[in-house]
Amino acid sequence: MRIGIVCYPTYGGSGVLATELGKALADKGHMVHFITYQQPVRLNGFHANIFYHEVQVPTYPLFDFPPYESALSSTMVDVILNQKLDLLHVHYAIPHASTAYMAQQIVAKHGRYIPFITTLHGTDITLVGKDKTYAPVVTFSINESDAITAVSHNLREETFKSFPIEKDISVIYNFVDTARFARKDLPHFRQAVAPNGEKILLHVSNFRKVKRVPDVVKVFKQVRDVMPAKLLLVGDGPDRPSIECLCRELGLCDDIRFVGKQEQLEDVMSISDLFILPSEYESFGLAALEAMASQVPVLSSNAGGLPEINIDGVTGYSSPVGDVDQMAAHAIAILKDDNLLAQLRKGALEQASRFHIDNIIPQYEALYDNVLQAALVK
Ligand code: GMT
Repeated sequence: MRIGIVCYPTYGGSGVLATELGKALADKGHMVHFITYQQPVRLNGFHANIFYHEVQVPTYPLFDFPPYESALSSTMVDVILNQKLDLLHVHYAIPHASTAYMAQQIVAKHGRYIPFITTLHGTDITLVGKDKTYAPVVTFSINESDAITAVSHNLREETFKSFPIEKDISVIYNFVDTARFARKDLPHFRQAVAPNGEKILLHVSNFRKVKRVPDVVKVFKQVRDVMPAKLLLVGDGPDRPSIECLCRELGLCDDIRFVGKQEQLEDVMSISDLFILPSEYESFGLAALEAMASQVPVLSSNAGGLPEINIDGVTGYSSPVGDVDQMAAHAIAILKDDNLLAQLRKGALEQASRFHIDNIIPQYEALYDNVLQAALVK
């Protein structure tokens, strides 16, 4: 198949997922065309079946807001017609579903029907999409999609609750390449981070309010009060300055490292003992799944789709949003008890294998086949 993938190229779950999906489809022989405004973060290296089309957004003094959506739709049209795409798969509803609809209408004038699939990722539904500024367009373009997928049952339910959706939504979970994230022994790296054998706690996110990173720091404070420990904060985003202030206020600067955005996440995960994701909402929690594949138990909130991934008492523990004391008590219990840690590590790895890339990619391929069959009669 010739597949066009549209996503946010930045450091974030939906873009990472879309890029890994494209790479996996290319490995299976499909021709994959990424259409984005910059090279997606995990799209590195040459692959014979992968093509990248950059969306250029020309500016003009009249434009206070350069019309990105028009540029994106026009680029989609160009790629659909010239690369003879069979379908488009857009990730994150805003604005990708409405731009895909526009492109679909334009290529129809050229006598082509191009189906498009919209994958809902989370905040496009639960936060931004609900805003009345966007809701009519989001509702319309989701309903116009040839197929809709959500990354968890929770997100599917949230979508039906928040929007008058007229079609079914298939749940296709996030996935992980368990070989890539298999835990490695990296003694020198571990020694550099925790020179005195301290336990290593890890958080990875885009440091937005929804992630509740201050809770991570507060949990860590309670842990470090009772045992030697280090915290690695991976990623970056708007809340970072206030989190740095909190670290200083709590006297934790020597034990917390902000390591920025990391491409070799699997190495960081390999040296970690516990992953913390206390989000206000999380449709799935891809980073938590990647941690589990690296045998790192997860402490998470029980918000959104997280309980579908992090099984309480099996792969880690989940707590009510904001219950820092309970999260800290769980963290201390795990880190003090090697048997419990080993048992949760085993549970985490087993759970990750259920979301193995080889189990999930065929679900997308089957959906593409269905959509193409249905398009034949349009
Ligand atoms: O987590 C973020 O804020 C980034 C966001 C995105 O769209 O890039 O991630 C969302 O999509 C991921 C991939 O499907 C999910 O694993 C994340 O749980 C989801 N984030 C939220 O729902 C907050």
